[in-house]
Amino acid sequence: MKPLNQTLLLISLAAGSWLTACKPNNAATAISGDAAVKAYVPPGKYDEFYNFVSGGFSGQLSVYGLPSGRLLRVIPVFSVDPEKGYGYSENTKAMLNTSHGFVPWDDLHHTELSQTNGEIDGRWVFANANNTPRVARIDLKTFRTAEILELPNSAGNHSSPFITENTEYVVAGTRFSVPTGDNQDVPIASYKQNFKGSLSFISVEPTTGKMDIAFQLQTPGVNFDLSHAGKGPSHGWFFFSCYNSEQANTLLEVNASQRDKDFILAVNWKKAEEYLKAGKGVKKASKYSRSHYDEKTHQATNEIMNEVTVLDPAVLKDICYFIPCPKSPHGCDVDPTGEYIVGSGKLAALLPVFSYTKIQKAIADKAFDGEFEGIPVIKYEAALYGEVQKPGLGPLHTEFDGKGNAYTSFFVSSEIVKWNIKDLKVLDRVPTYYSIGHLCVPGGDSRKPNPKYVIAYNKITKDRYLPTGPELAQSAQLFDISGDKMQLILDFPTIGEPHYAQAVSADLISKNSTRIYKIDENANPYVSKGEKETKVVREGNKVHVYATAIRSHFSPDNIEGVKLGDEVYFHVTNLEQDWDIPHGFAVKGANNAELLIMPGETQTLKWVPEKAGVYPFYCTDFCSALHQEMSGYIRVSAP
Ligand code: CUK
Ligand code: CUA
Repeated sequence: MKPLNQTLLLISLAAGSWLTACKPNNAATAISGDAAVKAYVPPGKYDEFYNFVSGGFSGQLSVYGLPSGRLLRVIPVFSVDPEKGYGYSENTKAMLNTSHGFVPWDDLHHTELSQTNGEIDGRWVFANANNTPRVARIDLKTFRTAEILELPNSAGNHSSPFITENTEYVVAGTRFSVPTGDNQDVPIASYKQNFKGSLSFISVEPTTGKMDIAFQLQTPGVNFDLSHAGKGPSHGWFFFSCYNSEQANTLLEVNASQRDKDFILAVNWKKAEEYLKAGKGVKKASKYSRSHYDEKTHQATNEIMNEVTVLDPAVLKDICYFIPCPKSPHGCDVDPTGEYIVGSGKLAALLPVFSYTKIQKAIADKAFDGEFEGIPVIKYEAALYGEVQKPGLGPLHTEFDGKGNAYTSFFVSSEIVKWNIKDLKVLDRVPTYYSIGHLCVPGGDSRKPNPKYVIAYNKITKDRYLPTGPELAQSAQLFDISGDKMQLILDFPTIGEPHYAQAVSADLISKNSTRIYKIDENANPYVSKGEKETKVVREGNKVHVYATAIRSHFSPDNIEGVKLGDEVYFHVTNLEQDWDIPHGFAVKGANNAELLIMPGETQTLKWVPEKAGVYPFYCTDFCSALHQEMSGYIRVSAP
């Protein structure tokens, strides 16, 4: 057995025994004193923070209140959601269209709130799709997915959707390099010659938020993992961790974890912008799609685009620089001052902290150790500020408190470690239950963290909750960090698998939250602005039912004249103008889902009846004392 395999084995064995060794006898050993009071939000009172938590392979995003851990909302992004009709209604289907057709699932790992001057501004939250590479923008006025942009020349969109400090760009980096030539049907073993990575810089229009691929950087075929933008002095730079610098086409440890160091890639995106302006980009035929949900027409549209502009950093020498980083780096985090960049080698027994100032000096002095695939490699010592020695096992991610401290998650030793950036000394450590992945301090990757809590998002739940069969809800844990020592105050279950999450002061979002859609502003082509406007219109074999819903009836509620072979479109407008009064709509036998229609909105359900007969329909959302009466019949006759 190769030495490396032994190391890995030891690490995994250590993880196993650690779990049993340090397991508390009961919850009381892990939680103490005034913890319950600190997490207590009295009934009827609001939480202090919103917590936006990625839903992993559920394709959704969930929203919790902190410190209570109350689940406030599940937002469907890359997956259909029958509760809200998302992906089922005619209005929303186009959101999930891609160049591969309708893709109603994905793996959502990271959430990133929009920023102005390096501070969270509460306008949008971005989310990535790993599998069919996409980036979504969710509007925090409505808590709905407003836009989804597909990424060409990309696979495994993991290093995403991290942003620059004025939301100039959202970036997206490939986890899987792929063949990018015209002929993509090449032997897998030709990885080194034919496979390339890409970094997409997605521009965000400042007022509307509309996303577009400004340019892509074509990179060597490595695996990009995570990234963060520079800030303050390092604004204009972006830092990406990458592994598999061996460029192996099979990621067995012996192949892909051989080298002592992989890389962090430092990207000068301001320079890239200059080259773009100077016409140094190459137009490349690339098919991808963009979906947008319009708040006035209440409809999604989808367009297919055919071209991106690509810059090649191996030709344009001063855009990209590799910095060696020990052993399969994962997290790549920039502190609030913008000076320090923390790399987390999953298999390393130390944490390297790089200095932006030293990186600049190394570039000016050409302190290089040759090139990797045409890109200069800065000498490790020339970029290094220092190393945190023996911090824990399996470092993954780091967040900051804005008071000079960093909080790093350790998957293998299952703990959060607090350390000081200046002197690189460990200050405190707390166990997590169990095997933490990401962690979050409110604003913890921005210029202005709110150092009140750190939340752990754990990979393994084991004995923390009542058994629910073979699988348990994944667990988040809330720690108070206002004192010198971290204190566990709450466990709460999450939706799907949580990876990255962000939290923000509630008042930044709650005051702008949409209460209703104004019915006068409803520009849906099938709207009925009052019961007098309702009607049934036949167009060939399509039957359009223009309907309204208001407490507690539908209009029309008896529909006849539909023939077998017809396609029926129920266009239901909710006439309510009160906050939190949606109506639902479902018809017997419909093989998709329901509609859930917000006040002032129009939504459309398509239904193709398969037999003659009379079919009831009804409101699915308990809306008034006469909700059970809110129903009707549609008759389908033989042709
Ligand atoms: S990854 Cu999940 S624990 Cu996809 Cu951000 Cu590190
Ligand atoms: Cu409308 Cu129930």
